[in-house]
Amino acid sequence: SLDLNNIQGDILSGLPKKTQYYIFFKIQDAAKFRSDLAHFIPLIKTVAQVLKDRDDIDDHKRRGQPGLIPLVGVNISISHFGFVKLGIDDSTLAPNGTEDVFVKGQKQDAITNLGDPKRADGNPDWEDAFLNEIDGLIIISGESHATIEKKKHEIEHIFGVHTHHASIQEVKSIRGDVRPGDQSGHEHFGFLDGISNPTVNGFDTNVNPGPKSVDPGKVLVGQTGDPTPTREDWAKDGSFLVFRYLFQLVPEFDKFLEEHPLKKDGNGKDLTPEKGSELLGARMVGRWKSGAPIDVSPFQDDPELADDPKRTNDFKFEGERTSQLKCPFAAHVRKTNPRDDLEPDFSIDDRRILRRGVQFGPEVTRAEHNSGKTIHDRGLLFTCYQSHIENGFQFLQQSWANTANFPPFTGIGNATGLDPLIGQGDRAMSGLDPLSPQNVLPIDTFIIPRGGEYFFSPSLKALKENIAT
Ligand code: N7H
Repeated sequence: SLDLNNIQGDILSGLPKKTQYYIFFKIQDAAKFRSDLAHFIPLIKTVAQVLKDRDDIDDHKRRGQPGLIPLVGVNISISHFGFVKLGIDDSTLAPNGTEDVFVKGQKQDAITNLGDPKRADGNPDWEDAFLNEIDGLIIISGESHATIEKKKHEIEHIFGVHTHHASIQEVKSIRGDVRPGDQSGHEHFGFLDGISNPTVNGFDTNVNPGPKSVDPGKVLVGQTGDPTPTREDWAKDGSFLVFRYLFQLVPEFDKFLEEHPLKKDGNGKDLTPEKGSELLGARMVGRWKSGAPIDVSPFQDDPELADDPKRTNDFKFEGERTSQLKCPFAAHVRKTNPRDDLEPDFSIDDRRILRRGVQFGPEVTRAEHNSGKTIHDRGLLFTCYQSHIENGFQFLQQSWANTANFPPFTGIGNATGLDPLIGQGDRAMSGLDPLSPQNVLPIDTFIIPRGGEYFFSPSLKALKENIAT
């Protein structure tokens, strides 16, 4: 069985959050870092502790008590560059040796495989901070700004930041915030997020109907189902954390929907311009803003369906390998989890990722809305966990989202199109108009990658026995 006291909390259960700090750091003094780490480790929240937090939150709600209980959770992960600086041999983390994306780092991968736009100097068009070496990432999660701010100071104190003998230097700190009011849980385009994540055998109980559970080794190194069983013992119960700094052009997205409303739904019923724009957006994502899946409710939103955990993931695009009537082949959730478009011919167990992350940036202002132009930076601190980056995130981005003729059995080849949101390259897709699915619509850029890195989130045991001194 899984040792929930040995696994960092964000991996299997997600740190409870209203607000989070992502602190990207460089190690300045390796020996001091390894000894400071011993003082930092007690702050780390494990999966077992998150489960306890969730019970406390439920309890608080059940009693009808006002406000949020003070909560804070800290996790840490290290990049390959960090392990090199620390003098820790991480070669078995990278089964492909120097060709492994973990060893190369995401900056290299962005150019050769992820399709990120390039600058004239050959670097990806990222913020400068992410073009520098980043050795590690600390995530602080809490219920209020005051709570995470205080924890950030405590952590800076442990590593001697702002003194003459700091063991780390902050390269960049980004605060993310869950959106306010009824948009809580929705990403900036307005769609409910975090609905479909793989359930994990041996961890999740009471599994609702939906995609089948995966073995723990798809997320955790060294557990049943890990496709790379050759890693050293200290890597066990760790997981690879993929971070992507993704900016979203929300007013531009809204304007695009407004300018391309569908005239009729799939039953031939006339739509008002607003309903036509709403349906277009739902068909790009594969879910309505409420979260209701269009494969179940294709032509009108159904908030009750969205709220029902027994039904909201219960769809497979069954018998629809050549049909886009209910859902376009390239819709974001179909591209990133194609279900029966591949299964049972191909297993997608190795492709499932556990998505975390949080929104950053303010709500859209009236000026932005009226002009259809972004003024303030906003987007998603995209974060996901898996036991093998090339099988997980990288594969989804490169071989699915960026590939026009995926899924393979559509019968229309490249007209299928890239993922309209995260696809990198010439985005154009068919299937948006349910009555004329052959029509191909070019899609503007709404999501811009501006940085990222590949990290490893070690187990508590590894942190204590192999990394800290
Ligand atoms: Fe996506 N969005 O608002 O459009 N995503 N995503 N994603 N995504 C999902 O089902 C979004 C991104 C996946 O099992 C939903 O939980 C945005 C990257 C996967 O059905 C919504 C960004 C990658 C799933 C969004 C973004 C993925 C998924 C529906 C960036 C991987 C689950 C909510 C700013 C390469 C699919 C839900 C399944 C769902 C959005 C990025 C992957 C609404 C805004 C980079 C695997």
